[in-house]
Amino acid sequence: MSMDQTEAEALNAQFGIEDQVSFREQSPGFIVIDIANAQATAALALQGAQLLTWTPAGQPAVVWQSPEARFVDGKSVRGGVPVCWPWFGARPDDATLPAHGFVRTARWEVIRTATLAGSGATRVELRFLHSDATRRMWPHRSELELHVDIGSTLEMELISRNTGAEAFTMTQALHTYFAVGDIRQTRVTGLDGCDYLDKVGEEQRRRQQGPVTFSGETDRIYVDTDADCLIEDPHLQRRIRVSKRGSHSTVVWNPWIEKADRLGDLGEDGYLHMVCVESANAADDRVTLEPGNEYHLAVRYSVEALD
Ligand code: TA6
Repeated sequence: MSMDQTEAEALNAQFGIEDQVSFREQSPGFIVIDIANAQATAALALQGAQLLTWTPAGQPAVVWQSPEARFVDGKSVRGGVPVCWPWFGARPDDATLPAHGFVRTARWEVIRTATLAGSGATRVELRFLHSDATRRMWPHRSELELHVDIGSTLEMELISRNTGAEAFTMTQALHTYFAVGDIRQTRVTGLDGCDYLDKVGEEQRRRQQGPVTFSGETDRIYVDTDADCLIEDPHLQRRIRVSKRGSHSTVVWNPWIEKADRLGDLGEDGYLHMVCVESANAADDRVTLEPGNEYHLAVRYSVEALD
């Protein structure tokens, strides 16, 4: 970056793609990448490599961003796809550490941007930048990359590498907020018969009967499931398919009224218009990575008509 260039200008010079990929400062120091192609538009924050929105052509937004989202350094933006790594939820051995790990509130760097031949989708590849602060929380030598393909479908791949001499164990999730017309009419199918950890109140293990429906705070880790989930939305007359690879647990979350008020950044009735379906390695679905090995957690989101 030359002395007289802003960071966004330097990034545009190095990674911008005319009419497709551009960088801007959403707020002081908070860089956002705007992506537009014939199939979709999207926005992605450098902080946390957090996809903020994804809107396929001809559709309302599929990935939800809170109308009260705040763009401040060190605070995860409410909505989009927060990357939870190298632990999901509270750190089991130290609750003073940030929930959902530390990469979602730290700076990543762009490795590459490209237009994919054939599909015409836009690819953005990013790498997490460790710091002294993060090494104090996670002393293991490791690399983390996120590859995002934005088109008529959204594909994301989170790649963890153990570059050290000892194995480490992690949990993780792509904590995706999906936009729905009305959570009270929304159903999530694909989890029938699965056991789940019900995190609302005293943790209980239960079994899912039929579709997941919503009439209150819902916070569940479904275990031993590789299945696609379908978010059925009669209000928006669509079905969102959540496909995943490398994940054997799925988290379903809606804060409902009281928790949404406590969180304070979902906006008026925001809880009615979102549901999190998170492809995870959570609970007992931990990942132990041996030295020199890597692990891929991948998702693919698509929209279908609700017949
Ligand atoms: O994935 C569900 C969950 O663990 C909920 O318990 C709730 O805490 C949610 O994540 C959001 O967490 P955040 O730290 O982003 O407010």
